[in-house]
Amino acid sequence: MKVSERLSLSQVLNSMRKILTRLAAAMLVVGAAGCQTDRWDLGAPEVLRVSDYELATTPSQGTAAHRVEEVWIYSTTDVVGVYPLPATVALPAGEEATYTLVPGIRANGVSATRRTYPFYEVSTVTMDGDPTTEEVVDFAGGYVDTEALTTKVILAEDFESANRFLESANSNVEVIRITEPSEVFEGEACGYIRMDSAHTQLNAVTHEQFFDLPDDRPVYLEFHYKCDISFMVGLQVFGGSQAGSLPILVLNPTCDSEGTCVWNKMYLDLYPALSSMPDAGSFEISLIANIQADGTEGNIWLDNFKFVHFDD
Ligand SMILES: [Ca+2]
Ligand SMILES: [Ca+2]
Repeated sequence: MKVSERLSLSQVLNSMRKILTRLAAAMLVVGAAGCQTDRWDLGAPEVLRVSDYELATTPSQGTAAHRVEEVWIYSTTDVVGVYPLPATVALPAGEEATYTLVPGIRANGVSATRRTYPFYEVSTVTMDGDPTTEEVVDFAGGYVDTEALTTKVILAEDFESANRFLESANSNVEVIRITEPSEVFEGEACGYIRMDSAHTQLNAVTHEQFFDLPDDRPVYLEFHYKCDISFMVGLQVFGGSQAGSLPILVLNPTCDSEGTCVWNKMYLDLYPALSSMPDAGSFEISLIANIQADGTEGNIWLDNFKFVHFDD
């Protein structure tokens, strides 16, 4: 008993001595760092500043107006976080590290479907690990276009030279093309729908475009809109077991209490619908709106419809 007690006591003393030695060494290091102000403080984070996203497009890709609201930051192994843009991000300092910055959107306009947008190019940044120097990233890109992955952009309607929307027989309203500069979102013209007691039912589809959309990969319909009444956007399906009108999303008014309406950009995720009807032949864009004939009035402005998906 005595021997083991003595042994354990000496073990304790030994470990204490070791701890004290380490502490002293650590204090020496701290002391040294305290004297040399040019040494890095490894407790301080390294700051990364990310600008708003800037999208560049070619004429065949249509508008460069986007709604990238967030940056998703990935290290080589993990998701670091999701930050509203422009972002100031504190990252661990000490070692050089490379991060990938991915543009984030709200699919279908809802916060519940905040996600990365696969068609916009990402940025990468290498942090040098020195917390005394900041990194500033001009977050920007175009539609992804590499040898392995090409974004196919189908310009469906920007109202610049035409208006492909045609009302159906059961519609008493039409989509018109307007060129009044104060009304137009971008370019020379946009689409406009005026509803009142004599114009209560809108059913319009693009005419003979026969859009060919894949059912095995992400497909989005991008467009800009402004409205003081709700309306629906969807697809007119030709061929297959689900041929017919397929309303997909309700767009809510974009106006404040003073009646000032603002343009919004929508990223409508078509994959759930398209993947459920692999036997469909072709598609048109459909617009639907109804109001009561009780004096209600409504206005809808539209621009820049384009389908986006990866090419084969
Ligand atoms: Ca740095
Ligand atoms: Ca336009």
